[in-house]
Amino acid sequence: MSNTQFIETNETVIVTSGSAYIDIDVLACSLALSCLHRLCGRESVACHTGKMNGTIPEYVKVEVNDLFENELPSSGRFKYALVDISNPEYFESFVDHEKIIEIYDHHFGFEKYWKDKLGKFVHIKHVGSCATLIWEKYVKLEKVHQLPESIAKLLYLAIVSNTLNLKAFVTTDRDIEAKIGIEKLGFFKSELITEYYSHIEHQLLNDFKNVLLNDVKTHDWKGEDCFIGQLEMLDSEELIETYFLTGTATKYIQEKYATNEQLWFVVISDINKGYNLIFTEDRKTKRLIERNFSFTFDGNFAKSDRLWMRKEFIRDMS
Ligand SMILES: [Mn+2]
Repeated sequence: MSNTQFIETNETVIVTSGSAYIDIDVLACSLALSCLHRLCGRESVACHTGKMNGTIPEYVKVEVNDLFENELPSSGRFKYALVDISNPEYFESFVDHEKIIEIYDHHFGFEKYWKDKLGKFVHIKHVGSCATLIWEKYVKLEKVHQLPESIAKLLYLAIVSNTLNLKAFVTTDRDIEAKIGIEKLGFFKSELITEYYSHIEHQLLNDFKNVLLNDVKTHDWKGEDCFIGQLEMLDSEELIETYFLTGTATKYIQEKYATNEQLWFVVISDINKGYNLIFTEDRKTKRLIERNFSFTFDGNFAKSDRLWMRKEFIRDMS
């Protein structure tokens, strides 16, 4: 059946994202969208070269390992679909920008650029999770009952993770509706969420250095690179005592990034408490944050007024 929801193509649709790392949103969106293309009769495969980061539990990493390619297939003719990203600078390097047929994203900054290029095939909406947009596509095409259980679970966890369990300011009605819609498929219970976070926190405490350093974004702040880490959990107390108050986190960041006077901070989200702790030991970064966001540092920590996502910090850094 042909439809006007997708650009028609006989070529294989490669679903991909940024090259830096794969987080739970990228993973869910890319597996779900490639599956949707196949359900609609097109050849499609998810393809990522980056490592799966700390937002994906170990047992999921094992489960999904064979469900996507680690490099572009060696032969074939391809079109590209991008998920959870719209800044062309960070796309996987194998993406031919002239052969992009659709983009799904919820980050800020490139809405007009892509609208002008792709028109109705660009879906950049400021919802909490990109997974919400992919779920909505399943609903629109009436394919929700063909969505495999394992992928439904990933979409669900991506929505939870990207909206800090619907507590983040970026959460929209569309995210809430998507979450309820997936629950209605009846595959799983709400314990999935506490299970997910207990895996994530366990991983974080056991492999702190890698989890921290594998999820750092770079953003220009007043002409300088600023490195921004993010850690999200139900309860941050143990982590803060073990790794932040001891100076361990600072040591890891400085080993990897610091030249003198480097701008850097880490956004620690405590979902149960409903706020973030913003951590840095760099004096200039503290001053910039205090001026820009009106949070006040007490030692190396500033407490936010509500739960902020890193992408909101990035949006508002000026
Ligand atoms: Mn996302």
